[in-house]
Amino acid sequence: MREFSTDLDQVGGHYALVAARFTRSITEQLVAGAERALIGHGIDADNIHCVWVPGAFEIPLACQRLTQIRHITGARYNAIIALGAVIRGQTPHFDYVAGECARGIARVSLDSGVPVIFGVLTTDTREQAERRADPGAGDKGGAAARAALEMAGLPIPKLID
Ligand code: INI
Repeated sequence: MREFSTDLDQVGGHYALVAARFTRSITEQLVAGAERALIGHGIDADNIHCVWVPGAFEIPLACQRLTQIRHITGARYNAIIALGAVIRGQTPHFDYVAGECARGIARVSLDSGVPVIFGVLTTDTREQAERRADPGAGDKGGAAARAALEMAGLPIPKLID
């Protein structure tokens, strides 16, 4: 068997973060972790763009638009990273917001062929979300960025007869 995996330091490219403002202080931590990880793997800070949206429910539409645009340079985003938190409250709102966000992200990714990474925390409490988002603790933003690089550089072998 031959195995194929991505060297995260060799991927390069352009990345978009889509950040949900509803949980602003938590999302800022996710953004900081993601930015640090991308730069740590050699991505130019100028090639990392962050777009804020009202809440997790709006993330999929922003991701869809970002898969469609091209920069002046002609480049497209190599991957998009959705960041935010949906915290379970006393209402069924949690299930609608978290469910539609996850479904929408998966749909945009499969429809476009662009990796769209689900870096949206779904937790019972705010404290859990804060711990997972903290770049010095759970660092889920960093983990989402590494997943983006891995998928952007996915080494699918070419079959040549
Ligand atoms: N948006 C979030 O990002 N996180 C939440 O926890 C949340 N809750 O709990 O309601 C939330 N709601 C707002 C939603 O994402 C939309 O912005 C809003 O419904 C307008 O469409």
